[in-house]
Formats: sequence, structure tokens, C-alpha cells
Amino acid sequence: MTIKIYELCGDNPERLFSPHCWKVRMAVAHKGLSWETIPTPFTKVATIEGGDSRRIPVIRDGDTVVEESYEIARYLEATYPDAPSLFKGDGGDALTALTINWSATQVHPEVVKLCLLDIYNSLAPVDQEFFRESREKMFGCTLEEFDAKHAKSGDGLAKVLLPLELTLKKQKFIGGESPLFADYVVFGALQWLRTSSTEDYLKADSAVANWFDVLLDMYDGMGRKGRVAA
Ligand SMILES: N[C@@H](CCC(=O)N[C@@H](CS)C(=O)NCC(=O)O)C(=O)O
Repeated sequence: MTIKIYELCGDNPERLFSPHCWKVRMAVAHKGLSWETIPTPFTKVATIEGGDSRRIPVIRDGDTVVEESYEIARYLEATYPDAPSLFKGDGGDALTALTINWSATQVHPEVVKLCLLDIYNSLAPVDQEFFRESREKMFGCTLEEFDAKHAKSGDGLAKVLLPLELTLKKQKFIGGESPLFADYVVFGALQWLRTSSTEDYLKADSAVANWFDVLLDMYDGMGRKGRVAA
């Protein structure tokens, strides 16, 4: 059975840039399942699979529709227990929640500072209108004012990534010897930046950059192919 993954896309349907969708795509590949992507622009997200206020990612697996990246990972773990584990047990699952919350509150804000305007520029006009209105309300200023406020050195990102940098100096993955869903959570955030911007912001030769490179090459280089030309 092929799993359908609804993934956020830009004007170019091959530009798949959502952090949460990358988490799910990596999780499905980790489980060795077959899937197809349904590229979905911002203005079509709410009504996926007959919904009226959906957020992306959403998957359809046979008759089952699941929304929200962590819920999807847990669904995959429960439904495909014989495929490689995404959590390695209840303790791993519980610790994943910390990684999700750390990434969402520390890493995501730094990523947004670096690529908000790049995201806007990659969208179709109708989605640009939606994005501008919703994000300007969220940030309380125009996209251009937000962009101008933030330096593009990558130092802020490196600062919040310090706990991960120290961890990856001692172990190959957040999951230990091999990646788990927690790795894909942070990978998703950094892949969001990589697929939105043409700049590389990770500090060269850092443990995080080396770990990210390894993940980009996994599953037939799926992540590496994710950056499409402007
Ligand atoms: N906690 C959710 C977050 C989902 C989310 O924020 N999705 C964004 C795209 S990355 C979305 O659907 N945005 C639509 C909108 O802004 O209306 C998850 O992990 O799946």
C-alpha cells in the first residue's frame, strides 16, 4: 500500500519546504514504506482530505487519515511495528517530545529569521497573499520589517544548536548509533532552511553540519535532492 503524504509546496511543486513534512517523509523512508507526495500549496492546506481547518502534514494510509507530524510518527510506529523503530520504546517516544519542543521553540524562530522572505518569494501569488496576511498578523510587522530586523550571520542559529553540537561530538545521532524520529525532528527544521534559502548557514565542519550531511544522503539522497534551483 502506498502512503500519500500531503506536503507543503511553493510555486514550483518540487519545492517542498515544510519542516514538519520533512520529519514525516524521513519517518516513512526510515520505516521502508512506499509513499507518494501530494504537493499542496498554503491555500489548499485547510481542505485536505475533506477537512476545513487542517494543518500540514497529513497522510492517507489506506482508509486511515492522520494529521500532525508526531501523531503520524506514532501511527507509523504502531501500525508497522516490524519495520525499523522510530523511537526504540516508550522512553524514546517520551524523550522525543522534548526534542520537538526544543526544536519548535529554539531552532524554528532562528530559521524563520533567516528565510522568511525567501519563503514568501518562492510562493505562487495567491499563496503569497495568504502568507503575507497571516505572518504579518503573527509577527506584528511587515515581512520586510521582520527581515530587516535580523542579521543573516547564522550566529543565532549556531547558539541555539549548541546542545545538539555538544551531543553530536560524542555520538553519531540523537538516537545513538542510528537515527530515530528525534533526529528527523531537528533535520526537518534545518531542511526547512536549506530548501527555502540558497545560503548554507550551518558552521562548516561543525558536528551538526556533519550529522546533517549524513542525513541528507540517507534514503537515496532524498534530503539532498530536496533543494531545487530558484
Ligand atoms: N505541530 C504540527 C505543526 C503543523 C504546521 O504548523 N504546519 C504548517 C506548515 S509547516 C501549516 O499547515 N500551515 C498552514 C497555515 O499556516 O495555515 C506538526 O508537527 O505537524
